[in-house]
Amino acid sequence: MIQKLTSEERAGQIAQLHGWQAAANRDAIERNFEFADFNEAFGFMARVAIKAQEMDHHPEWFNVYNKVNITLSTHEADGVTQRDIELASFIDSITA
Ligand code: H2B
Repeated sequence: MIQKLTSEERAGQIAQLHGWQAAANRDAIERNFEFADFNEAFGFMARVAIKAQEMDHHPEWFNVYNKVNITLSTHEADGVTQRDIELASFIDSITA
């Protein structure tokens, strides 16, 4: 089974990402996004969804119109793993 990152490893990885932070109440990372409108937000979500399906690693997310909040955690490890960092890094790469 994939191992959770230690808090030191997690902090080091978050520092290399853009705008991600540790969730307050659980072992997860999160980032908020704001787009011009729903069309842009949903286009972004579609690109993330395709990557998530390829990786078999899926985001928890919440969308209202042009805003998307994403939380990443690995359910089978009950915490943040390298898979979350990989997906976060992909998400950063399509929002740069
Ligand atoms: N996504 C996330 N975020 N964590 C998981 O542990 C996970 C997943 N497990 N997507 C996958 C699917 C698992 O349920 C399937 C069976 O591979």
